[in-house]
Amino acid sequence: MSAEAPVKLSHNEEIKAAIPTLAGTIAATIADPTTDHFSDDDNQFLKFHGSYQQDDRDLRKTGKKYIMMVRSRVPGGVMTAQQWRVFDDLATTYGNHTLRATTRQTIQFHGIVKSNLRPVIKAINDALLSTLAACGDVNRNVLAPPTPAYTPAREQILADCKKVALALAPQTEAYHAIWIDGEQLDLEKPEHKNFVDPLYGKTYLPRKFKIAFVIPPVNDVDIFTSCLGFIAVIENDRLVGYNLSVGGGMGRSHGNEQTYPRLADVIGFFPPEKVVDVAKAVLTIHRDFGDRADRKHARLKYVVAERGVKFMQDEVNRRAGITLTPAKPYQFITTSDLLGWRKAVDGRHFLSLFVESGRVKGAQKAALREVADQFPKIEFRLTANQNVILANVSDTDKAGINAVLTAHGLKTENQTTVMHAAAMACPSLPTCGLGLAESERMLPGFLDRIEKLLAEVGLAGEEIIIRSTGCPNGCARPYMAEIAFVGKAPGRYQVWLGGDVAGTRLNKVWKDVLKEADLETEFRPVFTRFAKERKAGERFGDWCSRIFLKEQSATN
Ligand code: SRM
Ligand code: SF4
Repeated sequence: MSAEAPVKLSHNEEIKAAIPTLAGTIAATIADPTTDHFSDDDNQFLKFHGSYQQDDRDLRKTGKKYIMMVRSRVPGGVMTAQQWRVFDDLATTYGNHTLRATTRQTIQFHGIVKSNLRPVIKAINDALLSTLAACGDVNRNVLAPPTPAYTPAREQILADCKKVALALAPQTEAYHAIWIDGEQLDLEKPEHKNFVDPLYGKTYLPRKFKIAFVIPPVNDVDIFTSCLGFIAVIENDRLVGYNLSVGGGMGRSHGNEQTYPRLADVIGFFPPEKVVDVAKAVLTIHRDFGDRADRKHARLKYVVAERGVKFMQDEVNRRAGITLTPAKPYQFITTSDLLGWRKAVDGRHFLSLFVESGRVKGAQKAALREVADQFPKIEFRLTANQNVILANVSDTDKAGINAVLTAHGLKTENQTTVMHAAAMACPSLPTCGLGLAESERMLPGFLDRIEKLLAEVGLAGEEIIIRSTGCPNGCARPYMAEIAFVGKAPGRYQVWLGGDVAGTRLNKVWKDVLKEADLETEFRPVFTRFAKERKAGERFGDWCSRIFLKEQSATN
């Protein structure tokens, strides 16, 4: 621990220390038919098991209806067709008939009542995936590039992603006991009472921890927003090592200047065989130096911001037994997925399907289910842009998949407009307890209005990366977007402008409050100027950053 003056630990620290297996009284509450929800403390433990207690906010007026969100852990976003079938069944049988493809390559289920929680989590485990550590103060799902188009080295990077995910998984027996065996751990037994996780210790991390792998020039995981990033350096299609990035993160709170989005720093290069040691080194730096008193200030990004790059380099070198060398040159050019049918580097085909705001439902859900039934050898890959890729498709399967999708009315080419394709929205209402304004349900309509406005000023078909979140926590990584709508109150959004297409620049606040009804009046003059003043081919975010935001800050 750091040598600073003693501080009052947050309540979460106290409960982790009291029950380091993270068992709480979850199993007992599940077995209790007289209650439909968990206590506040159990709700904190539940997160480590991959579930959040929520209530349907649309129904609040008629009384609180408790529902659980379950988040799976899917390293690199790779699922078999059989796993997709299981997930599809679970969403239909126990959830709200939708699958949510998240911004971190996992699937979330919404609307699960307490009595169905165990069947869902057990079925996910039976399908050889897990929910352990999908949430909580631990390492979360590890991201890896999902698109098989660029280099065969992707397979090595995916293997490293899985290796790191496994090495950083918590070791508590409570998860197996509760969800697989259906039993409460006997917390009086010394091995449970005195349990200490070999990597995390008794109190785990001060806060969540996020890792991503990326292959330049495609930044399809928004690498600089992760606590820890492995930027692959590839020569002649061979992985020669990783540039290491540390200290990225999006979360902030309105009106609290001490919290802010931050881009990670690239602090050096190391050889690939050290990837697990380096992951453990960075994670334990967070464990040992993160703020355990104030959860709003507890992410690794604040350790990096306050202690500096040299501190991180020295600690990583010491803990991982390496010597970081200067980072190798790299460049990012895009954050997008390649929508439509493409050829993979191994000659097979893959199809990237656009999923509006990450919500797989209706005809799309039915079509994907049928594809999984009929083509058991293909892979389903989740992208960090909330899309789904059907991969490892043979020539013959390609025609069959097209037939299934067409029968359900789905398109494989020109699936949507460039504006919708580039956008992301977090769930917010009605499930997220932290949402201050609509997001997923609002954004598609906003995009249509913006497209209309752009057409009016002669910019029809312009691609602008637009992201929305219902609060400032940043789940759809809004602070990287060219335009971001960040919820403040019902129908009111803070607007941020100026991110770039490669995911290398944070945007800045333009309007503290924009009323939903004022979208056109506020944006019309800005788009009109952009149309007149942009350089040839210049993107909206780049123009905002080069001219517009500078003028704004000069006049403020
Ligand atoms: Fe998130 C909390 C949804 C990616 C930053 N996030 C939440 C919760 C669990 C709300 C809560 O604590 O009660 C949301 C559940 C809503 C619901 O109804 O499902 C939620 N976060 C999501 C997902 C589903 C958004 C999506 O559109 O896909 C993403 C699930 C990822 C996954 O599969 O693991 C999701 N969250 C992110 C990201 C993006 C990323 O990781 O690339 C971020 C910003 C990056 C970062 O961590 O800095 C993010 N979520 C947060 C925060 C702010 C953390 C902070 O540093 O302050 C919270 C609030 C918190 O932890 O207290 C949060
Ligand atoms: Fe909820 Fe806020 Fe995350 Fe949206 S950004 S899902 S409103 S926590």
